[in-house]
Amino acid sequence: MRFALLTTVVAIGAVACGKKDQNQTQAQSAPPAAPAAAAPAGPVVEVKMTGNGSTRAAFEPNSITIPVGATVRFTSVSGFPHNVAFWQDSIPAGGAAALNANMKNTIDNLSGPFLQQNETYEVSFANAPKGTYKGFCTPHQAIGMKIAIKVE
Ligand SMILES: [Cu+2]
Repeated sequence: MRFALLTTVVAIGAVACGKKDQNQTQAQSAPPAAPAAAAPAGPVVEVKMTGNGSTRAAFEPNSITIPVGATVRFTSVSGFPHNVAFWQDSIPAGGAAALNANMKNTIDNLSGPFLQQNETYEVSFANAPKGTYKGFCTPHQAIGMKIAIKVE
């Protein structure tokens, strides 16, 4: 058997003389215009979510009247986590379909996500039938954290 040892020495000279700074390859083009759905079309009504973390929790105010197409912006202020959920049998006929289309990141049927301090959650009442929508906060329903939203 012939055993050949081949030793190859490759002299590598000047592999890369000029090291370029890493260029950001992300396109610098302007972002597309925000979709229309991102901005509330109608008036925005503010509701605070408050509490002491144990015995007291509330929507403030806990009764509001809004026009069709308004957006209710819930802000978690104290005693969080809070969310807003609606009783399917305590909203106008057709209201569930409208809310399901408008509520983002739901955790259950007609239930918004839990909010920590200063987090907000917007519920648009676009296309919502007129009437009263009764809602609650899931963690604090037992201690009476409820809201009535009248759409007219
Ligand atoms: Cu709550």
